[in-house]
Amino acid sequence: MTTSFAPRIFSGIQPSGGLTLGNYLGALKRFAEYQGQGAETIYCVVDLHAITVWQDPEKLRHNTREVAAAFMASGVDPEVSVLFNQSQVSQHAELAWLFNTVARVGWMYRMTQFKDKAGKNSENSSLGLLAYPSLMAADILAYHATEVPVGEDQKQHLELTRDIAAKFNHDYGVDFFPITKPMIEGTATRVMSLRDGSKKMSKSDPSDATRINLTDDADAIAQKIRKARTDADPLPGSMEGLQDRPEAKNLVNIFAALTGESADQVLARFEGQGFGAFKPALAEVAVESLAPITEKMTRFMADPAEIDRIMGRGADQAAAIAQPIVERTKEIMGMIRSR
Ligand code: AQP
Repeated sequence: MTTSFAPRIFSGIQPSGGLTLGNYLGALKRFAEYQGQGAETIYCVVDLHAITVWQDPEKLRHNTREVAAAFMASGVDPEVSVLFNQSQVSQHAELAWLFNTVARVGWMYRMTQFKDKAGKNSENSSLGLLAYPSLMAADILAYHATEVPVGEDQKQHLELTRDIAAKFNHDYGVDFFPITKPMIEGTATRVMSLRDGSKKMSKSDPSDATRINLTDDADAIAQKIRKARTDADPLPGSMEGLQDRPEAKNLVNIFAALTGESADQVLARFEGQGFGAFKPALAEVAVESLAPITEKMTRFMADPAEIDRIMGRGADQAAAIAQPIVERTKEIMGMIRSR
């Protein structure tokens, strides 16, 4: 018999630096849209993930509140969704340990994010960085989440979550964990660097010119778009014509994701025009979309105690769901529960 699980969406964002347009289009913007659509929504600031690479403690506190503020500024309503920071719910770390005994070391070494972040000196990276996907599986499965909205870069980690759930169910002869579905949707599932169309836009890239931050003002956004790498050719009438032009393709996809059009619709409007016309139009659209979010984030950040209160309440709600699931996991594995 196959267990049916109630629809539940979980996703998280690391407080590992200022948030980017990639985080907004690939994740945040969509999180709000899933609210009230039938599935319970649980959103988390994943601070335990952030520390897999050293974080300055003061900055980590600031960034954690800023990510919570960004969730709310993007439309995540803590009265509708559960919103909290990961380290306040101990079941995440507890279940991650149990999953460390299920997952295989080889699976972890195959993760491209580990290879990218560990670089050439992987022996010297933290053990946490290697085990990161096991914690991510715990984040998701501690809530029996059925769906996870993420950007394209997280696809491999989600496959590993499915592998861990399937191996646990198989090893213990149960049907306890759901095989979670990734939700990789929209025109901006992989927003690329403004300086290199082959690299993902990332908050931890050493160069600020590669990304648009959610805290950038209108001038900074316009300047970064003006300086974005492109080519000298005019824009074609459809996306097929952009196959070998990654930087141009990226800017068109960003435009489409911001306005809610398809990339082909955007190109139909700009066909035959060069970047001299396209970039100022993109800057205008970007500023128009991001300025209200930046403004709301600033307002939330003016009251850090209120953010902490909201995350504390969310943590209680989250723990109430996760605790019985983690307790049952231990029972299944043969651990004695005497109280
Ligand atoms: N460039 C991107 N395009 C689309 N989606 C993106 N996401 C991140 N970058 C892009 C999505 O944002 C969510 C949160 O990501 P994260 O903070 O947990 O970690 P990440 O994926 O590693 O993002 P960054 O910005 O690259 O962070 P650092 O630099 O700290 O590693 C995820 O759903 C992700 O897919």
